[in-house]
Amino acid sequence: MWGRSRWAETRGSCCLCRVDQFLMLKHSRVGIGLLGASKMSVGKSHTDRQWWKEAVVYQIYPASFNDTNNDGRGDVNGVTEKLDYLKDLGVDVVWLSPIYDSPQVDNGYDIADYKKIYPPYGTLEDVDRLIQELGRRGMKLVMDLVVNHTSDQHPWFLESRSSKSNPKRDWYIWRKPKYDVEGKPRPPNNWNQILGEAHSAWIFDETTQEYYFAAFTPQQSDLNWENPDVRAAVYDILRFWLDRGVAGFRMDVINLISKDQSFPDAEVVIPGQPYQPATQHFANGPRLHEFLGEMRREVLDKYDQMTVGEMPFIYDDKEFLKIVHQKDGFLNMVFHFELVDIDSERGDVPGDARMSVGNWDVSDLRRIISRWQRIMIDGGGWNSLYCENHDQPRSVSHYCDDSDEYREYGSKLLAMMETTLSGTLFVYQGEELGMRNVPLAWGPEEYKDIEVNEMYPNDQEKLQKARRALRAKARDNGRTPMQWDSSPNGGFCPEEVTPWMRVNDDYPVVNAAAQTKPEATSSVYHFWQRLVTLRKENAGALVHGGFELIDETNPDVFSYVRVADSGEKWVVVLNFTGHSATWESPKWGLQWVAGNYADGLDKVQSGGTDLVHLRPWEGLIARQPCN
Ligand code: TEU
Ligand code: CA
Repeated sequence: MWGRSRWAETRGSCCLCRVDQFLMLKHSRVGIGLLGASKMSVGKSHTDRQWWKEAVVYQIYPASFNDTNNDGRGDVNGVTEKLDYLKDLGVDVVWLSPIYDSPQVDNGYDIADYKKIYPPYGTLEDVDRLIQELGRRGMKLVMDLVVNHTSDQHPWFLESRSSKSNPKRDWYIWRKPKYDVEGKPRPPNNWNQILGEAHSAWIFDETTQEYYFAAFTPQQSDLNWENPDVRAAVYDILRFWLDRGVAGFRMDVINLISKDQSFPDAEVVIPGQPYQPATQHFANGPRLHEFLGEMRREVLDKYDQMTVGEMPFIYDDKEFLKIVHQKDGFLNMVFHFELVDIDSERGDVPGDARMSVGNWDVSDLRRIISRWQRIMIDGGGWNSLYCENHDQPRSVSHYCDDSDEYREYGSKLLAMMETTLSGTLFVYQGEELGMRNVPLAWGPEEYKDIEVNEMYPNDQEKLQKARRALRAKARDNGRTPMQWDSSPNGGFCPEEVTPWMRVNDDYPVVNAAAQTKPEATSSVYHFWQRLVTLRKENAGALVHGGFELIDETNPDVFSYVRVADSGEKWVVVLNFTGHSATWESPKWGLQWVAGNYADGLDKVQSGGTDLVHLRPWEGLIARQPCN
C-alpha cells in the first residue's frame, strides 16, 4: 500500500520546508542533534486519530517503583510523587501493574479483591489522588485487569471450593479425577502449568475430591467464563474502575478466557514428561470473540478508554487482527510475543524453552518488526510497541550489549527504533535510564519470581547451573527496584530498609538523578525525552505514517522509512551489531537529525558519499527535505 509508487505519487506534495532548517540545527555541544521545540503539524487530519494512538504509555511495576512509607516496597503514593519526572519524559498514560489486594504469590497477578488496594501499596483514596494529580498534568491512568484467574484466596474461590453445591462452585473450572490402577486420583488431562512446566495445571482439592484448573500456578485458579454470572462480575469490576476515572485497561492474558470445553489431552512435545504444554487448547478459544464482544457492548463502548490485551501463545496474524480491527475488533491493541521471544527455542526439559537463549540476528529482528508493521497498517489494526515489561529481561541486555562500553549506545539505539515505529509506544520503568539485567554474580537467592522457584524446585545445584540462563531470561531482571539516585538502595527506599528485591549493583552510575541533570544532555533519559518530543511533533509520519523497509538484505543494519500522508519521509538506520557496518543511502538528499554517537551527525554529513559507515550499535535518523 505504501510502496514506491505511492511515494512517487506524493513526492513534492510536502510543503513544510521551514522545519528542515530547524531540525538541522544540531545540539552543538553534544552533537546529538535532536532538538524539539518546533510546532510542526504534518499529515492529513486522520479521522481515526484517537488519543491513545499518539500517547506514550509508561508501565509501572508498583513493588519496584518508589517506596514512600519505608517498608521496602513501592506504593501508590510513590507513583504520585514521581509524576513530574514522568511528565518531563513525555509520558501521557501511566499503566500500573496490579495494585489490588493480593497474597502476592505472583506479585499481584493473583488478585484477592478487585475493589481494594493491597494495604502496603495504599488505599483507594490514594488512587483517587493519583488520578487527580495525573489529570492536573493532562495524564491518564490505565489499570491492569487480571480476570482470566483470581487468587486462590479470593472469596469467590474460597466459596467455590467449600462444597460441590456452593452457588459459586461453577465460577471456577472443576473436574472429576481420573483414577489410576491403584485407585489414586489423577488429573483429568495432561495439561501442564505455564509458570511451572513440570507440574499439572489441575490441582486436587481434598475437601470435594475434585480438581480445579489453574493455568499459571496453583494459587491462580482460572475463572469459568462459560458462566454468565462470572462475566457479569467482571464487567462490574470494569465499571467500578472506569467510574473512578481510570482511562482503560491492560488485560492480562485476555486471550485465555475461553477454553476448549472438551479439555482434550495435549500432544506430547516434551517426551517422557507426564504433563505437556496445552495452551493451544485455551489460547483464542472458541468463545473468545463472543466474550470480548459482550464486554465491549456491556461496558467498554460506554466510556472513552483504551484497551490493550496481552495475547501469548498465538501465532496467526488473522487471530490478532480480528481482535484489534478498528471497525469490527474488540480491543484497541494487543501485545504479541514475537519480538520478545526472538531468541526462544523449544527445549525438551520443562523450563528449558522459557530460559533458552537462542541465536538471532538483524534479519530476524527486521522480519518480525516489519511483519507486524505490515499486519496492522495493511490490515486496519493498530500496533503496540514494546521491548520491555515486567516479564522480560532488560532490552539493552536482551537485544544489544549491556557492557559499560556499549550500554548507553544500545539503549539509545532501541529508543530510536521504538519512537519511530507505527503504533502506541509503551515504555517500561527504567528503560528510559538504560537499566540492565541483574549481575551474573548474583546467586539464585536474589531471584524472587515464583516462576524461577517452580522451575527448579528444591534443586539448588541445578539452579546454580542455570544462573547464566536466568541472568539472560528470568523475569526478575526487569523487576529490580528503580534507580533514582546514587544513595544506598538507589534512592528507592532508605538505607536502613531492606528492599523486597535487591537493587542492581550499578545504581551509583545508572540512576535518574545523574541522567536528568540539565548538564547531562547526552544521557539515555534526555535522549529518550528528545525522541519522544520528535515523535509527537511529527506524529503524521512517525506515529500514523506508512512503513517500508530499506536495504532489506543488509546483514547488520535494520533500516526503514516512515511516510506521512503529506509525503514527508523519515529514515531510520540502526546497526544492530557490535561491529562496524555500512549502509547505502537512497539518493533522497537526506538531512540527518538524530544519532546516538556524539559526532554521528557530523560524520554522516561530512561523509560526502552515499555510503554511510556505522560504528557498533550506531543509529541515525534522517528526514527528507521537501522538494
Ligand atoms: O503473563 C502471561 C504470560 O504468558 C507470561 O507467563 C509469559 O509467558 C512469561 O512471563 C514469559 O514471558 C501475564 C503477566 O504479565 C505475568 O506477570 C503473570 O505472571 C501471568 O500473566 C499470570 O497472570
Ligand atoms: Ca512502601
